Amino acid sequence: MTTKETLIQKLKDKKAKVAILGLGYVGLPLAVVFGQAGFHVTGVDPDKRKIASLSKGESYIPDVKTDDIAGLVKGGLLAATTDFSILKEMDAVSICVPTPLRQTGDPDMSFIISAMEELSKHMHRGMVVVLESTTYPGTTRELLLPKLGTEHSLTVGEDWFLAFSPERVDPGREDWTTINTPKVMGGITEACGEVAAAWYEGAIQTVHRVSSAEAAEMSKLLENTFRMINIGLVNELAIMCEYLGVDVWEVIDAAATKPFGFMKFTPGPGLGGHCIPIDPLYLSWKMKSFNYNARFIELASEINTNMPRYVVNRVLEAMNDRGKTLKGSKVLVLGAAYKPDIDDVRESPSLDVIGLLQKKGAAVEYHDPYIPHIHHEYDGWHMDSVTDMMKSVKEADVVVIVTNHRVYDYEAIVNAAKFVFDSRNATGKLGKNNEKVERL
Ligand code: SAJ
Repeated sequence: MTTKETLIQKLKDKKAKVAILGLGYVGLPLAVVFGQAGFHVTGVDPDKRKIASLSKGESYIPDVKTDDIAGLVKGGLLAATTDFSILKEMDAVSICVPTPLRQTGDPDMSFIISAMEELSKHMHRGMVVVLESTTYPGTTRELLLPKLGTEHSLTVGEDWFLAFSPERVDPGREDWTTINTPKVMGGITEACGEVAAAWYEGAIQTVHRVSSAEAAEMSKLLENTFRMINIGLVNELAIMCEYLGVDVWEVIDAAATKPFGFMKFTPGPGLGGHCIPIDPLYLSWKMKSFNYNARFIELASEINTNMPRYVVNRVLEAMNDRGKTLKGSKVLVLGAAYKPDIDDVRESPSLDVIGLLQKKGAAVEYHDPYIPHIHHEYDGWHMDSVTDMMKSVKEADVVVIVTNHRVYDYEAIVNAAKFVFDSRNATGKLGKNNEKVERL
């Protein structure tokens, strides 16, 4: 039997040893899915706290149940270590490390490079490697292939196998999870795609093959660029509707009654999270190497990035209309998370709104039931969530709704507040034609 046939058989028999590099919100659920499918899984992560939790059978990711971890650890199907040398015993390795942006806006490939350099030390014949981290098209072939194969005189597609499969984890979502969300898989060669698909088909319900790693890398960027551009479109629509004196929320709700050919997005104070504002910039960055300017991405990014400033200017104008200056006013910002009902503040527009309000001379407080403390990474300021929210609502000259958590009682907030600026249409009908409320 060839190396490929032997490996495929081991994968189909669940005798292949699996390693997941990077045990975050992507890697840990993947490790559990492979373990529950019957593979012997070793999670590898440099973070000793993560490894200590897992070794005790405890989860640290809200979407992963501690019972599931405990069961797999007890059953000997899941182990965790900071020791990368374990990789020499592995047959199948999935790389699930972060791909953030640098402050300059360029891709930060340091996590992929670090994982790749560790893995490179332990590469051997008969391995399959799958990269899951969202990245620019060409990463798998240009970065991983030379380092993991060529340098070890291993022929890809014969001695070892390399593919890309974009992660599609949406933290907090319960309907679409790692096991039932279709998984795109693209190999460096046809044989690579076949081996990687055979592996993932052993645990994930639907694996969708594409012809190359680049096609798989690009499909993920299309998914999230699609969202970012459409959010930019409705944000610009909100700005246009303000000029026209038209209610943008009414316009979008009306358009959304079209049962085909339309998909609803809503305007807001900007774009947060670790995917949507970032992934498209990996594509526009790559296209610069072809001297091609990805204008849609650049324009949408410019509009979305400007929304915190637009919101603060709207608050300033609304205060002015009420004979008040923003300077010296007490402002309560409701919501720090980047989207409703979660505790993630990464790239949250709330941080920008707060910073800009402070620069205008306002005395700013915030409340977020999920986020007790915020620290602005770039500007360096710290703030604690107010404890008595309704007291702060009453005392504020203006309440700015930035993240529309469901847990808030918007009727009570509007009744208690002097004035509310609602950037999310959280107040809905209550906020329409209400002199105490202005909406984006
Ligand atoms: N946002 C708007 N208007 C919208 C939708 C979102 O302003 O109509 C804002 C949100 O407030 C947030 C940012 O955009 O600040 C991103 O929101 P998101 O709903 O896209 O949520 P994310 O960042 O958690 O995106 C993830 C992505 N999942 C993966 O990359 C695997 C994305 O592809 C999913 O479509 C999205 O979850 C989802 O649908 O929940």
